[in-house]
Amino acid sequence: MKTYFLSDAHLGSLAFPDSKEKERLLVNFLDSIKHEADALYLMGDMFDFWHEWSEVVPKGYTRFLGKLSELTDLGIEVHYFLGNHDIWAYDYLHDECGVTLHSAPATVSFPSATVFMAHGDGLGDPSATFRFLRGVFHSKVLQWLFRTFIPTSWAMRFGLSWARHSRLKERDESYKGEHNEPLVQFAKTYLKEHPEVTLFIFGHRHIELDLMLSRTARLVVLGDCYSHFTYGVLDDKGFRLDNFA
Ligand SMILES: [Mn+2]
Repeated sequence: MKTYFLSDAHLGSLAFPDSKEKERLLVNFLDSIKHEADALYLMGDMFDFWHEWSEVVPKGYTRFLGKLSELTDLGIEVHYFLGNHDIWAYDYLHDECGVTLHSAPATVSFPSATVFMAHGDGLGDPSATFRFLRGVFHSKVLQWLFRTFIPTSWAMRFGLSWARHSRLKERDESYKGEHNEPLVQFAKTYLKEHPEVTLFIFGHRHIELDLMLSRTARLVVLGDCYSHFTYGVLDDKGFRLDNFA
């Protein structure tokens, strides 16, 4: 049986004119693995901006959400690690789609690897601005204020424009090299205290990276589901990266 890893679909992004087409490609891929997957890990930022209220969720993504529900109905475990564009997912994905949400990194042991996994935002990143914003976005009080006092249409418009703005600002998504990639630095430090980890899996950077950190540990950045169309798969033989489109 196989475990699949995907990240960063940024569904609904105003930066893509063909968002619906990208969603279809992703959904077709998920459909193609449903008879061989025993678990699916979505490593964050599957939505360009997700925000939910107690009775309301964003319009759109129905094929994707329906496919996740179908997978969990079939008994496939679906895990969702919150990224920095979908921090504001509360209980809908769990209650409606059967997805297990994770708001922190996790280490999971598989027969062929011990995997440390996280979306990756903030790890090894010394930027004070980034840390401050992350604190604001994760603040329970501010989340409550936003949910309660900002009209839903304003909130969604604001969120989608913010997401597009951050996409355009972070245009440079090329690999910065081992010494300048915060996730590589983070993993190397983490490994010293946790030598049992044999595989680090991250999203967030939108690059495809497969790097040996030591004789026993490997680091993978999954790429994305809107231009690289990459995924990771782990089975009893090991881990590999591949493309679905
Ligand atoms: Mn991200």
